[in-house]
Amino acid sequence: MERTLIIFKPDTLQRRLAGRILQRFEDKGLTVSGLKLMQIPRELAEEHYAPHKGKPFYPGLIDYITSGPVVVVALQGHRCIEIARTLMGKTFGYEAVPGTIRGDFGASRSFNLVHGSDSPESAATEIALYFTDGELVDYSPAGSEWVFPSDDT
Ligand code: IDP
Ligand code: MG
Repeated sequence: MERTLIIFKPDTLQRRLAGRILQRFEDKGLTVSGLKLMQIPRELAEEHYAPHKGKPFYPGLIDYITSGPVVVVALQGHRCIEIARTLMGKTFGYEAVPGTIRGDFGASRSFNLVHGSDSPESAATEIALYFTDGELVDYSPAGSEWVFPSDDT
């Protein structure tokens, strides 16, 4: 089963939106297979955002993501990487369409509430940065067949 790494960024916690944003992913049918509250150490943030190193917004991004507590979530489900990105909406809140998380709650370029892995490769790398194998639980909630039918071609 595919997995993706979601982070509720510091603005989500400061604005007390964690419950409502988690609900979006659960409502869609994705399964929580790992979840924790933490404050991201600077070195970990730099490793996570290494692909953005050198870009003008990089220093601000590291300051932002380390500025307060975050919730990191490993979500599981067929096509969950794509589904989560669609639920999140475009990167900048003012461009994201209403109905998406960033479109409903965000108005900023940098403070955009959520991170979501953008490919199977980044999902695998990012999940390993934030979770040990023992912190992830593989299970299939009752009713999963009604969300992800096995003959869903
Ligand atoms: P994504 O989060 O939609 O995948 P990325 O391009 O990977 O977007 O950028 C990572 C994060 O860096 C964004 O979520 C946002 O917080 C921040 N960011 C990206 N571009 C800008 C910018 O032009 N100004 C300020 N912050 C930015
Ligand atoms: Mg990205």
